Amino acid sequence: MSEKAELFDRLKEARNILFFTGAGISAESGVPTFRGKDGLWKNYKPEELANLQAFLSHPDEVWEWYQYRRGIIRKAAPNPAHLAIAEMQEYFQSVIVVTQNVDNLHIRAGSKEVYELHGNLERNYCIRCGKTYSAEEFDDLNEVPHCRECGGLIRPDVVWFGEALPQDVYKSALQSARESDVCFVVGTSAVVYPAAYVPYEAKRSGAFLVEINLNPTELTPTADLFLPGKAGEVLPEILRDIKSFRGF
Ligand code: BJW
Ligand code: ZN
Repeated sequence: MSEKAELFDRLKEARNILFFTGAGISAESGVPTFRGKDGLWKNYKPEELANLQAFLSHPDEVWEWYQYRRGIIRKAAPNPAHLAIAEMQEYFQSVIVVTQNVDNLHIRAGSKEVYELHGNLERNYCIRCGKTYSAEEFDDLNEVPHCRECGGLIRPDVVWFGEALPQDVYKSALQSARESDVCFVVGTSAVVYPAAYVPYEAKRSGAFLVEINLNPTELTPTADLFLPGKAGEVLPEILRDIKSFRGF
């Protein structure tokens, strides 16, 4: 049996579907990826900006990068890949999204169970007292704001290099991976850990592992099926097939 035929066999029996997603799923919404050439901002690589040391030494510059990205995301809309995932909720007992993205597009597309491993750009918090602030409060502000309670610097509620992931969210993500029958890995280079353990955990627990990406990654040799192409084209095709065998 071909791997694709095996995927549909598995999907016919499947109850729990897991999507592990990265920046590539939002590329067709106009949101730049991290490691592509379009990820550069003012000649900085994202790794140079997404860490606490960078924020403490150049807070205004790092803040401005996040405001620039928030501007892009605000204008962006979920694309056919996000929408296909949300629609799959109608056909399976559980469809869980574990995302590394901070752009909120899965939630805006209608996915109900979304585990955000690296935070969400909609929120901020004070690095001194922890008070939280919405992104809306500082809409057009291009200099880092200070906390109203304690004067501390306010940062985006995202996970930077060297920082721990939210532990409860990460544990739930691993548990969902273990329980999944089919795990789709979509638009991620799968090089950032510990997030990248999620698909390996799914595979180790018996899930059928499907990778959708423009290019092969470090995960590809482990995947049961690699589907090359744009997420916004491949996922709607899979949804069409699911609808046909579910009798819709
Ligand atoms: C398409 C497409 C289309 C394009 N269709 N496809 C082993 C274990 C644990 C940690 C480590 C480890 N080894 C190393 C580490 C340390 C480090 C790490 O992983 N480093 C490696 C990079 C070397 N990890 C950390 O520091 C993590 N924390 C940690 O380890 O803490 C330890 C600790 C424990 C206890 C206490 C204290 C500390 C934290 C990692 C945080 C990552 N944060 C970022 C920034 C988030 C905020 C922000 O948005 O600014 O998260 S970095 C960035 O990378 C972002 C992303 O979520 C993440 C992953 O990127 P992603 O999504 O894969 O994007 P790309 O651009 O890489 O790939 C896009 C893909 O899409 C490509 O493959 C394209 O081909 C494809 N594509 N268009 C389909 N249309
Ligand atoms: Zn404060």
